[in-house]
Amino acid sequence: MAGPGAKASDRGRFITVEGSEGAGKSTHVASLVAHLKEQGIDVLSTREPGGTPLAEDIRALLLARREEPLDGLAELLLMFAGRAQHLAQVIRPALAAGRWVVCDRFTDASFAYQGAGRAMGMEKVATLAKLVHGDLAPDLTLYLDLPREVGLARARSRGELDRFEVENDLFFDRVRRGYLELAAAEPERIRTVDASGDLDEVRVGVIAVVDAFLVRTSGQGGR
Ligand code: Z5A
Repeated sequence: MAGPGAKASDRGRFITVEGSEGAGKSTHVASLVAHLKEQGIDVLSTREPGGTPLAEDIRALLLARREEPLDGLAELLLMFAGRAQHLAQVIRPALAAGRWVVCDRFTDASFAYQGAGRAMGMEKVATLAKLVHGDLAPDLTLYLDLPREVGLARARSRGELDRFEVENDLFFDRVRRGYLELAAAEPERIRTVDASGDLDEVRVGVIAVVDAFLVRTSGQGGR
């Protein structure tokens, strides 16, 4: 376990995977985790919203369709409540113990969905991000990008729709624009992968980004 005097390179690496509906995040998180394990890396796979029993309860609240509309600020605060719990119970302890963490969505999703999609603005999200994890950001984020109509067709072919999946096209266009702006602002951390090809093509793109990160990381003494 890395102690209080541990160097930054002693802590595990934090990788997040982002994308809009049907981008294939869950599918590619699984192959990315398998790839890291093949390299001998001790890696924990988790997701947001969720990742602990309590945060999974919050996820259920967030995804359920109900008559009472969920206020935008309440939605944002629930996202960060779950995140605070997830960080405290799972993410921070794993990183401190030197484990790598791969998380299916994290705070970039709050910028894209609440900040841009719900048009709440980026400042509110940035304020909460600073409060909840001002000292911790992902080391690498893969953003799986694809046109809205392709992603929604994939997601909607799976059956019952959650509270986000029933949003209109304008909402998803704002989400995608939000992600593209985040990626343009932080090109070193956020690597965009074209997710419109078939599963194998996208997997090749994902693994190429991860392998380049592994090379950079080993150069910094991180493995
Ligand atoms: N949300 C938010 O608003 N704010 C936040 O801060 C956070 C989240 C953290 C739930 O997240 C919702 O929470 C989400 C944003 C919001 N909105 N919605 N909906 P989620 O990540 O759990 O839910 P999701 O985005 O809907 O994930 P998903 O449905 O599991 O999609 P995915 O992980 O990107 O895709 P997948 O499950 O791997 O694949 C979907 C289907 O497409 C499946 O049948 C695949 O076999 C197929 N697929 C995937 N890739 C391909 C390719 N390349 N070709 C053909 N078919 C493919």
